[in-house]
Amino acid sequence: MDTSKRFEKGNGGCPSIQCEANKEVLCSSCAEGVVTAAHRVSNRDIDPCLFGKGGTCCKNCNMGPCQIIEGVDSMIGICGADAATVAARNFGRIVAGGAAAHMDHGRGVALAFLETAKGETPYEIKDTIKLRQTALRYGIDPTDKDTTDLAIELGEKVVSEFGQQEGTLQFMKRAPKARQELWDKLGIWPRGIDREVVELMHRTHMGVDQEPESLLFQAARCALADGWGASMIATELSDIMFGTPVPIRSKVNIGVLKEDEVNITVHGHEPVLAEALGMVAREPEMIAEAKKVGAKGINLAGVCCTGNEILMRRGYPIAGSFVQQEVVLATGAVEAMVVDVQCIMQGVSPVSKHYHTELITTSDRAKITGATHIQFEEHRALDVAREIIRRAIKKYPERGKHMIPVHQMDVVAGFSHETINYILGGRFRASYKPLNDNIINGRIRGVAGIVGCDNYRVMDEIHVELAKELIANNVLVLVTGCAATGIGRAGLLSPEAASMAGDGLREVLEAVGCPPVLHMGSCVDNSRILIAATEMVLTGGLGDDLSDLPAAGCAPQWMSEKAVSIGQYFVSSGVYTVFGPSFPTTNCKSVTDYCFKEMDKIYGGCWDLAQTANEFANKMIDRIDMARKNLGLDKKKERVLFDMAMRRELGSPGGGSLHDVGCHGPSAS
Ligand code: NFS
Repeated sequence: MDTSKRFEKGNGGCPSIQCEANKEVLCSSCAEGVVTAAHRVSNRDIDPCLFGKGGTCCKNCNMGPCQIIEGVDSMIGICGADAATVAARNFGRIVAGGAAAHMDHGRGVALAFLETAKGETPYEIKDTIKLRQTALRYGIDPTDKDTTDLAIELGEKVVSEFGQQEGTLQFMKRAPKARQELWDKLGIWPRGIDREVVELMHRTHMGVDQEPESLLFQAARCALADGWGASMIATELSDIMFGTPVPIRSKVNIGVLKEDEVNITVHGHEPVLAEALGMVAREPEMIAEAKKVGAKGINLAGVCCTGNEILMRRGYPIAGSFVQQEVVLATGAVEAMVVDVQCIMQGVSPVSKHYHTELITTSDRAKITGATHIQFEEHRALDVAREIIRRAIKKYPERGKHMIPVHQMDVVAGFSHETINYILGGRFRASYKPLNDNIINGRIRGVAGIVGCDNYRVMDEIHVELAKELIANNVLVLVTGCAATGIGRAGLLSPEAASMAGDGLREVLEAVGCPPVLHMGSCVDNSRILIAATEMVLTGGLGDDLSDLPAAGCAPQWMSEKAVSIGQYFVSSGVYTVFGPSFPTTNCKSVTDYCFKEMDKIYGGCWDLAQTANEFANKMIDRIDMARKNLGLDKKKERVLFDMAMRRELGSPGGGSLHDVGCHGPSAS
């Protein structure tokens, strides 16, 4: 079944994708003539190519492109490549692309960390406890070393892991013993971060690796170098520099833009520039400059994962998720959109031209035609930030017709692994034991991760429906990325939403005042989920390995290659992982079976595919129940079955319909 739905065709359609705020903006007269992804997806006359979508179009050499049909002799590649080789090769290239993005991001953070350690940036080493813990993990004895020397030594070691040719990655050794032994047995330890991407690109070149299992093995090794390598490095070093997140209140949705302030949105993925903008936006001189042009202040708001980074650590609001990036501009109320890297649609450039908005690129890796480029460099971070903010201030008097919707929702974010340890473990003895105990006694059925993108091919908020169904069934939900933003828009990231949880989970949440859905950060912060899951294993009572835990993960609206790399590192770490609305190998049964079944035998975790929220929930809860049974924890818990009437009835934490929950949240004060 294809769940992609189409909007009304042509100009008259006001796309209402995934949120009422989007519809309100795009239907307003100030968005007239603006074309967004919502319009483009509805105006396309050709459905996605089935060969491409299912993984059996090969364009790795110039004898093709060859469209392959599994089992049809006349429809193999000119070189003789069959569907399995091509599907595995294409899958590998998706993983390589996604992993490379996280790796380059991680390298950027590591280099900025080293510069910071040497005193060459305006940032500082904020979390010295985490610095010491991380140094120990890298085999550095922190005794008698001052913060500067220790940070320099750590920074150098971390940076060297990117170009390393032999050995392994230090953070991999955080995994449970049993998992490390399995990786040993499989010979799958990544040797260096960059090396695994290069090797995967080599193996998938025409005429190299042609055995599907061998290709998928390297894809798994490359993904591990992302999750337990680059992504974990990005998260941990960002925490040390900018502070490890603690629970923090904020708002999400387009309504966080302000009528009477200079609105600057930061979009992309890296925290370094956004942190500098945050520091400068509060400077009295900058605020005075904004006042001179008639604004009351400077309003910094995030889009995509840069948004999640500064939400987690600073409490800055998020104006929009991936599907909202053009819509945020179509309010006509944004003076500058500042972008760094990843998930930035080219479409933001023409949309910005409809208004006074200046689109500013800041990374030489990511330039966009029509944008102003101001190169960001860490050593002059504050000067660059001031230049950007001054440009935005200058634009404020030019703001013309605009429309800021009222929609915004209260959220609590900031659930790092350390915070979960502290909150669920109690004030005096931080530990995962109470969480484990509540899983063992059945109050909490298990833990589920909902991660990844939102996507213009999926009109409904599957994330939201799924999260509701999981918590009603006593499953604690962890979220990251744009899934977190969508779930936040629906009001599920507030402690009040605990009222929507099943009895057992609610009891636990109310005791600690915790939301039923915990926002753990950006997509590189999925590494926090790996660490939290590892802690659960180490705490005891739930098996010896990650694959024993009553846990499951999913990305129901995935869009980017990064999501596939994330999915593969979870699978290779032993986690059952469901993707939707499609999976990139489905034109080849043997490769799909390998991913959905064989990988389970190899890694104790595998891929699966679902489309509706209900289907996702059923599959994930079944898996959680299976793990409970294997652990001998299968005391029967009544299963809450959801039907449409129940979904409608299950309103917002404060009451009201589902529709209200999505976008008619309380206004910011
Ligand atoms: Ni993850 Fe974040 Fe969003 Fe998807 Fe893009 S912003 S890194 S890739 S779309 S969640």
